[in-house]
Amino acid sequence: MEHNKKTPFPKDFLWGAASAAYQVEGAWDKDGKGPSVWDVFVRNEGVTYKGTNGDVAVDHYNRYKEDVALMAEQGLKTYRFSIAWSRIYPTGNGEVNEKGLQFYDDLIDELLKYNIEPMITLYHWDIPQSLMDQYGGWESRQVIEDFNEYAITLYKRYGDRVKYWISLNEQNYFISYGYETALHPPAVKDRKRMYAANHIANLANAKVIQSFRKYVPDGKIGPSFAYKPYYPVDSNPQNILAFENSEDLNNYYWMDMYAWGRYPVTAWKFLEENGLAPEIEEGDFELLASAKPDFMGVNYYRTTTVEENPKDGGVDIGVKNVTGKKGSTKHSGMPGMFKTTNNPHVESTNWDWDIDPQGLRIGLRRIATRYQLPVLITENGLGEFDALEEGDVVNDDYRIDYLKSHIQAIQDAMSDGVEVLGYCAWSFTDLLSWLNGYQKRYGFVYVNREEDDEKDLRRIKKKSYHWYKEVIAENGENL
Ligand code: BGP
Repeated sequence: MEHNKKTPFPKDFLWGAASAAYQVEGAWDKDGKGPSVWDVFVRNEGVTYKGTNGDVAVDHYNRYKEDVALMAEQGLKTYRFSIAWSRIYPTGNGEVNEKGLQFYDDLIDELLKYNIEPMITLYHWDIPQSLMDQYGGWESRQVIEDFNEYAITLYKRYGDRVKYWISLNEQNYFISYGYETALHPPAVKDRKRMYAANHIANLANAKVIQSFRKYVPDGKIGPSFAYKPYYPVDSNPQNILAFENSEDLNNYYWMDMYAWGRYPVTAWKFLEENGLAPEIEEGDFELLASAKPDFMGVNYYRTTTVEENPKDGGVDIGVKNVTGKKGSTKHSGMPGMFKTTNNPHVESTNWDWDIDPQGLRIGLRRIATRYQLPVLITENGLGEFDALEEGDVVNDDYRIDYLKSHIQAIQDAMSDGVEVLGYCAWSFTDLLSWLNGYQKRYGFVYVNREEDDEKDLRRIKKKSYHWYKEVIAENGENL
């Protein structure tokens, strides 16, 4: 689809950047904070790159004023951050921790001082360890109530000042990494348990959206979905079928639920046939269908190409590249459904992620057509090695190319008719990449630290910082 004239970015377009508590804050046990599952998980041998953890991270807890001042100077319209559940409720339920609430109060006020719209993520993967110990976290329906209580506490405290909220960040990842590939806590490899925990997470998501309507009636809320649009490797009908399988099982399985409160028919049939379907209780689907999001939050990094995969002896769980050694990824799949393969038409990063701006346009169109929902891009960015040069200079032209081409793709999608509310680049400062340490950098602002050396944690503006500042000042007009 080509356009004579592109649709301009709306005047109130939310140009932003994003982060997550565990990846930036540090201060993991300060001011009454309880341990989250990540605080505990990272102490296990060999689970993260070079044993990295978020104990100090990039010390945002202590340096938030400096970070917000840099955001203001760049002209950010919004900053998306997550709240650490165990700062608010150290044991997940029970006593509330006033000092934890105060930290986010201060952060929000600091942002508002510069007219930066705070955007809160309720949950970015750091469930309190205590809830894991009490009842197994996302595997018990008790979490629905506790998550709802936590959310209500935040709505009441911040709802007067914060209008944009994200319910669950990448449910599809914290569930599949937590219960299928065992790469994240609680490191379980059991698809039956994965689909069961996922169903409970769906209910929790619906519940907090329902409560939101009561406590923040003038706000907007939606989930952030990790969206990898799929491509078939070619036009062989077997591969087209594999592509349909992966869309149903990996994308629509979550997005249909968010938008409509139901599971896609074929994915459900597959789960039932294989004894993997979650248990449904009376009232579940009423709750799920009642909680409509205001937008589909999308975290987009890449597309994935698939082909057929035999049921017997087919490819199953693969190997993730967490070192930045290009080509070290091993393909993954679901036997009888699909398996991933290389796409010869696109370049990839050192972590083997396909770079595909057109895929973002395609994905946005798929969402708009299927759900008629506006989209909020809650994450998009390039994780790469950066070199700090003489005189505190970081020439990250590759990041500028990546971001620019993706923002252009958003404008193309808008010109195709998609409503996009905003764009949060991942990330503002460099931060801890869950499994990949500190060397996989995403920020506009370089943070002077390495895996095994915290150095001085100095903030240094990269070339992309200045470039994005211009983009915002011109409201995306001269890309
Ligand atoms: C998303 C997460 C972020 C962030 C990002 C980059 O899945 O929501 O928290 O980490 O991906 O991923 P990674 O750090 O693995 O490169």
